[in-house]
Amino acid sequence: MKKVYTCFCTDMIHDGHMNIIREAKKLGSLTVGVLCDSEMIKYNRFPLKTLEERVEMVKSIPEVDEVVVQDNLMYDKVIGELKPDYIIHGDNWEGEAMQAIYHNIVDNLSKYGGELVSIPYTYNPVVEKLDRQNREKLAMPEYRRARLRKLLNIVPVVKTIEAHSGLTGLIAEKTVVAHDGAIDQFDAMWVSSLCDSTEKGKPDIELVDMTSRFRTIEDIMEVTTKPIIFDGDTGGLTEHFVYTVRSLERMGVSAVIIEDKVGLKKNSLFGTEVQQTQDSIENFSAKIAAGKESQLSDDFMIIARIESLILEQGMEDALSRAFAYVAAGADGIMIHSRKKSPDEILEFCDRFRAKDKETPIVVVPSSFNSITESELAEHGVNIVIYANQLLRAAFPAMEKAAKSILTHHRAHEIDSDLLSIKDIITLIDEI
Ligand code: SPV
Ligand code: MG
Repeated sequence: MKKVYTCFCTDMIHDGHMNIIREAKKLGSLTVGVLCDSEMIKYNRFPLKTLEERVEMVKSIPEVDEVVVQDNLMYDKVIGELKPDYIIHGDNWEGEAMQAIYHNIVDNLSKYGGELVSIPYTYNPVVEKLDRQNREKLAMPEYRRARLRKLLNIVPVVKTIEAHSGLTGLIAEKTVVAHDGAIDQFDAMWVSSLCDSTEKGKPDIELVDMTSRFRTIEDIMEVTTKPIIFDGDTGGLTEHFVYTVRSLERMGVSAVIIEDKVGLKKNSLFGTEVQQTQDSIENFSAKIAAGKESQLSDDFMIIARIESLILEQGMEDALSRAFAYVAAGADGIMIHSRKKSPDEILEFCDRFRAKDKETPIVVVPSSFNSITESELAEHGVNIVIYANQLLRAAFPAMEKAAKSILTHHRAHEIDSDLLSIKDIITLIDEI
């Protein structure tokens, strides 16, 4: 009896999967791998069913002889252990990620003469509709809102990229890379006050009002499914903050981060070059407590952002604020710095973690950008936010195009730097 293996990364079994299963079964005894949660997130999207439910779903298919959990998108381990004679896979091999998987399977099978069998991928209107319905579910407020807390339990670091429009939301949602034998994508989105304001040509001083900030969230939500962390600036007056919390929860935002400053807020990256005033521990703790009190769902998170290092108030001040804000009910702590070196951030994380093993730590490595996510995770960081890179990438590219057209009195010279006309008109999927 030949050994046959195929891996499923799905919440539902449709015609396409059954076709693969029937073809696989013709070749021998069939083992099906169910991809674990953390790898499913990198490959496809957030699972709607738990791993246990997905395993049960596959076990209930009569043609399946055995079910295993595949704990990596790449096949090295599973092929090494099972040594199947055949691996069966849909023939949808287009794109960077699928090509990386294809080569990984072929390389591993070639070590002992196993064979890859590609089955035409079924994508009929029924399958397509089911797929769209599942995606739609992920975008619903309750599903989306709850996912940040779930992610914190699944991945070592929640990789979060800023989005300030539908288009940047799509980049956050869809960008996938295959690199160094792994596939990766972002886990969540950050709606930055700096980027939201700059996109509107306004300074980052809480001038863009909440109604407009909510509009930006809506634009992003309409075309994405990933969870959103909202930059709530100072949170405003406590009497206003409680309403903001309710609105964000209702929209399906997963978390708001508010910073402990009062008066005219300026962007933290100015540091002490501009006048900025830190709130008292008592006032800010009361704001956090009022926010938590007003919140209706269990999944929404209020994260307290500490500006002590930005405002050069010292490590002891930062730490005592962190413990006070957690005691007031904060679901996470964001510690910020504008130093090039990550040293003060790492010292904060180590000292905070020595006393508090649970409360999630958030960092925004805009200045201290040489440190990697895994190095930060080793010091207890749970969420890394790339807070402004998409906007900063777009501006020089747009300015270069404008200057080239003005210089040459035509668009010919810049054209090769631009997205092709074909690509721009087909970039957005129609329903
Ligand atoms: C933002 O992105 O708006 C932030 C992070 O608040 S920072 O600009 O570094 O202050
Ligand atoms: Mg901000």
